[in-house]
Amino acid sequence: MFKPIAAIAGLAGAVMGLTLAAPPAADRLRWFREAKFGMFIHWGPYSGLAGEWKGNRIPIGAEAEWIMHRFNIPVAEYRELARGFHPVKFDAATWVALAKAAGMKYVVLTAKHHDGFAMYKSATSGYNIVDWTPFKRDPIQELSEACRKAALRFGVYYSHREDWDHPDGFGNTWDYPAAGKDFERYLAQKSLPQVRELLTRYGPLCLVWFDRGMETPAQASRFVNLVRSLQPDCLVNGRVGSYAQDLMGDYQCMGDNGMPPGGLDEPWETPQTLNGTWGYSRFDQQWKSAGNVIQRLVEIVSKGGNYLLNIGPMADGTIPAPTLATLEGVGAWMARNGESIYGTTASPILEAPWGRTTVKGDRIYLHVFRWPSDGVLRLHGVANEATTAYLLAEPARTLKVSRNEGAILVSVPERPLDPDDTVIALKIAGPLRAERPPLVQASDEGFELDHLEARTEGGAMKRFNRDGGFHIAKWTGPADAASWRLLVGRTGPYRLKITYAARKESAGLKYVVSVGAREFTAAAVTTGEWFRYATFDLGLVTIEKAGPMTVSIRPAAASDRELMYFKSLSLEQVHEPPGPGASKRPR
Ligand code: FHN
Repeated sequence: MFKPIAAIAGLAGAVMGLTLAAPPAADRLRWFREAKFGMFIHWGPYSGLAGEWKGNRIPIGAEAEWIMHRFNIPVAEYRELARGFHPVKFDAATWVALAKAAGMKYVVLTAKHHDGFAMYKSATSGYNIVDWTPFKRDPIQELSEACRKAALRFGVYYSHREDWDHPDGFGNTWDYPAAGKDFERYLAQKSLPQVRELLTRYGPLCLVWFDRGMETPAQASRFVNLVRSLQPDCLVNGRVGSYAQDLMGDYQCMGDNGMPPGGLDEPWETPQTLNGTWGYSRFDQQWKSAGNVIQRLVEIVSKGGNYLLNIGPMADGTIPAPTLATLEGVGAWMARNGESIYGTTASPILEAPWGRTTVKGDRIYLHVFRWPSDGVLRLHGVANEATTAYLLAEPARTLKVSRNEGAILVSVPERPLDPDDTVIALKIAGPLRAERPPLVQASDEGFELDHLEARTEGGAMKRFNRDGGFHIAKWTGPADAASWRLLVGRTGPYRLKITYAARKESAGLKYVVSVGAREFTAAAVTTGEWFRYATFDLGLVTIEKAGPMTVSIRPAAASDRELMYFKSLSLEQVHEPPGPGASKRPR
């Protein structure tokens, strides 16, 4: 068995009041950025109910692991159901082999979901698979060891807020009225001690995946600090803190099945289901095909993210047959095309009519979802010379490359190798230099400039705002900027407006918006929390020349505070003579 590292280092450190120095986030994240694809496993007593309790069914597409909550199953009754959890067909090596064959690089199992049942031997609570059920085995131990043998990374999901079994946990008000709850007591008695157990007994964890956030940043930081003190290399996902606050973990988590509209400048992951539920439901047969999963993976990776794809095993440890079939298809594709996924970075080239691109060093991988009928694939937006191209799955088949009117043209065979995604590796001279994105065109009202087409510079970052939206932030000095190139058709007066959120720390910080040669300086105004956006009128600008023009925004001076959470600039065409005065004009 693995020798618990924290027994030597972390616990000793904790006893002596020491904290192990955590490496910088960029170092901790190195493997994560390389890995791209992981397996999420939702498995627990709810898997035994399989979407039905006493004739009440979880609707197809809804979350079967929420069954206790949905039907308010009393704790005493659910506990009895949990006694029957006896997964005699569970074989950790088989599960891990499945993940590996699918091309996944990490595995994350629900160590405790919202129902409060621990899927490992917990000294904190006897309500765990070893002490509570006839199974007597520890899946966390078996899976962590199987992952180690197979050279996959292993992490745990832990529901640190929701606990429908503990009287003070969040969410069960049918057995335990809210008024009598002491959430701090739950944190101290169960949640924090169980996370400590997980970090000290199963060797190095690649990450702890917290869910649904904490009420206060102070509570969340206790979990972050616990992880850092016991396993400094272990990642903490973005849901450790309150959703209303900025990120406290190492990387952003999209919402469930979430997908950003464009690339982000920060590390992120999206947890996604294979049908409509996380935990097993025998009713939900709306399985995603291998092709769908492959194209999602490519889209996620082309936007700089990681795909944590869920499976929901049955209560006896069997993996549903459609899950096996899908993962097998994905694995076959990954075996031939994995190079175009692992270690790639977000592509500056937005979606092409035929598919998407991923980037690594001097290679652009063209993921062709829709095969061109004229035998020519056109790639726009690359400034480099393209030297050679070949089919990634059959490298001996080189393809003719040429350039025409700014586009790189690749001559392709009549038929694709793979109808879901045929990958073409395009070698370019040096690291990718993207041409400026296409000029932003005006609608009838004017221009809307948001994060999607923005070019960020310096520390300015395109980020997820944790309320389901996106913005540009992390700018603290004049070198941190966002800019757009516009194609001006109509000259004349435009009203310039800015939409952003700013917390009180940012109040008064000056910023400069340049519209062509004209500069507007204004000061940030507090709007509330970090996704409470408000729009401000910056005044009128007359655009005198048609053609390309640059608009940019940057902090006016260096500061130790970040400027604002920027949503968009708009240039609204003024059709009539402007009236006097502008509303809400910041100074
Ligand atoms: O409520 C849970 C849900 O059951 C599942 O665990 C997902 C996975 O991301 N997280 C929560 C909802 O966001």
